[in-house]
Amino acid sequence: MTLKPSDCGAKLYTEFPGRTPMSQYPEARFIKSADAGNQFPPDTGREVAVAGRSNAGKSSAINVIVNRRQFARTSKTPGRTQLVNFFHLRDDRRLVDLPGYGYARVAESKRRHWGDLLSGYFSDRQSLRGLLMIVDIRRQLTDYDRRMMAFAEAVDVPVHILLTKADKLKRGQAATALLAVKKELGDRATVQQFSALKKCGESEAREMLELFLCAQQ
Ligand SMILES: Nc1nc2c(ncn2[C@@H]2O[C@H](COP(=O)(O)OP(=O)(O)O)[C@@H](O)[C@H]2O)c(=O)[nH]1
Ligand SMILES: [Mg+2]
Repeated sequence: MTLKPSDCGAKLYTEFPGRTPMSQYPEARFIKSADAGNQFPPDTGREVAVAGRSNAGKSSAINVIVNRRQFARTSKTPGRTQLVNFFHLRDDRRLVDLPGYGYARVAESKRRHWGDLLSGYFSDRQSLRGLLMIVDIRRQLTDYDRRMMAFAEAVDVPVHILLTKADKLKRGQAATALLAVKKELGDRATVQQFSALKKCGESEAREMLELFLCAQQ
């Protein structure tokens, strides 16, 4: 399932008057980390999950979208990377930083725990409204990304993909990479280029976040 900005009846939060241009989310703050479903904050309001393979650029993308330097730093501290990190954005709207796969080999028991934690999150979380997937534009989709998409599709949660580190490719190469992912996924997800370094694709990414957060379902 995909959503387009035109599907959004409400005006984008970023267009609301009276908000400081310094941060689109002036009230944004870390809520908690969770290692099990019973540690998740109350399942009320709406939230958007952000997933990405370790080192894909997830923390950097979150910082740019929320427009706060070091905002997602908590997820970088060792140990936290395997946890589900919840951030408050505003009035019962949250951003959820999902654990990524690391490069290091992970013990089978940990891998199973990770799978159970993630599948439980996707299947039970009523407030989940969308999934933002952070994918290194040079690597294209990995098994991690395909698994995340499968979790989201199983519960009809729309997926938007940020092909990040677009600054690492020439314009033509980046356009080809974008087309390749679009061709592979068709209607299954919306896709855009992104660069945390150059802040390119920032407003489009924020629009999709807001679209998910305002969706009625
Ligand atoms: N050139 C470039 N580097 C990036 C970009 N986004 C992240 N990085 C770098 O990629 C590395 C991993 O980024 P990080 O956000 O920590 O990834 P995470 O593990 O997915 O949270 C860091 O060295 C970042 O500086 C980007 O858009 N362009
Ligand atoms: Mg990170």
